[in-house]
Amino acid sequence: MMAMFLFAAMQPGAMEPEPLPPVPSPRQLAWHKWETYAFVHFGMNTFTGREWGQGTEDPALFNPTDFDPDQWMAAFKAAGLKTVILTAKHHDGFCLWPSRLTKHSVASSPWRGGKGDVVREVADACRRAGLRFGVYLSPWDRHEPTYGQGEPYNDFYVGQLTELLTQYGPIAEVWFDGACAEGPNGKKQVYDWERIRATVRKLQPKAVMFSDAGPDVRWIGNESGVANETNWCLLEPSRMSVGQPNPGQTEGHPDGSAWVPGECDVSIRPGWFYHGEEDDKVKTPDQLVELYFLSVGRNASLLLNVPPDRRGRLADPDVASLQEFGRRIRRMFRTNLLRGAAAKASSVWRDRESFGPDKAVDGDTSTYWAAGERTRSGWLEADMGREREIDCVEIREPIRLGQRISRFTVAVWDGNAWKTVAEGTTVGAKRLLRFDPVRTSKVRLDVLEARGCPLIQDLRAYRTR
Ligand code: FUL
Repeated sequence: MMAMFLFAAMQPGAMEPEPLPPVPSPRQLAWHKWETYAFVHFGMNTFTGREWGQGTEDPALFNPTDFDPDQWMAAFKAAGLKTVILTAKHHDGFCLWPSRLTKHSVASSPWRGGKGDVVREVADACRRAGLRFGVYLSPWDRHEPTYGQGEPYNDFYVGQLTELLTQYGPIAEVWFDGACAEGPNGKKQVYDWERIRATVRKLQPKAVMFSDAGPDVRWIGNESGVANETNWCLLEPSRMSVGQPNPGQTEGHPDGSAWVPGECDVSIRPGWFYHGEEDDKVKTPDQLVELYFLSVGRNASLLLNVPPDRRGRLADPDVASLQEFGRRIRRMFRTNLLRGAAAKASSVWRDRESFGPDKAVDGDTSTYWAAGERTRSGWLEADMGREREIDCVEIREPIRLGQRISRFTVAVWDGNAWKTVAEGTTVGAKRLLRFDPVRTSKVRLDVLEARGCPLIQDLRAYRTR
């Protein structure tokens, strides 16, 4: 045993293909597994009917009548959402926790006699439900007098962040919003991002940080829940800034030096906050499933906002949509028809059995097929042994070794020849391709271009309709 270990240690890179930088950090690898998670916009705007408050609202307005985060969690779990990110403070500055740094908070409201703490109750409900908890803390603050003064506001913001990161247990994601509508004559705050990020790293080293520019997760460039067909997890941070339009936001930078995957945020309703008049505009299960394919199915995550109402509960139409969405996703991906198929490939890394084509269809996400060492393309065929009807193929790269593929096609055997049913550019953590239902016994993936030797963790096929 010892001798084998020594032999392996003496041969760097001999055990598996070399990682192709940049590669994800452990915290990012954990994040990639969430895929879908909940955003919760709740606060002063819930009670004023606004989307952006002015900061002058009376804390007395905040008074949910039946606050019940356990009810939210039940609905989120039914939808398969894995984490919950709460707006601890939105642009109006009203804090959902009793911050020691301002009076503009739940402590000045009539709710729970001024003794309430929404952040605590939501964090506790998440843990009871087995979901992770994250926070949104708006950098733009229309209430705080030091906003726009530079250091004094940075001190205030870091102080608030410290409260949130030290008093509520593990934090999975910290969400930094780039929005700010201060006009040309308005206050301009110069943020100390370096200090802000260092605070998160120090206090919650496992948390991922989201912003327009990362450092761990980047905004996908729209608020409609849609990733680009070409979507690299690679990004060049020196080309990015928070609160500015960023070229490459959507596609990523194929020559980027950092791993910064995209997150697609979208609301289940037209607004981010609850407005009763939007009760009949809740996205349908069909629309949510479509968004799943356009985000998770394009190598991004789906951050779905579901805003509680003035009771502090999710409204019935939202709960119903979430439930049905979860049911459909589970049903669609229950049976991988390629599992255990007979597989062959153009080449195998160092002819090692442990990287053979069968590893892409064994249903085991810890194994993968690796093409020959110096290749930049290759093919993989999976034979199911009998005809099945399929309408969707899923491809995954083992991203801990880097994102590689930049062009591919998927074909099915029609009895005489291969017929292309889908084609694409990037793959990454997960790529879902839909096509008209077709009966076939064999599926073929052609990797046409890649940054390094192609690696396929999984090739799966489903009947989703
Ligand atoms: C935006 C904000 O201005 C919206 O109010 C919302 O919070 C959304 C998620 O981000 O930038």
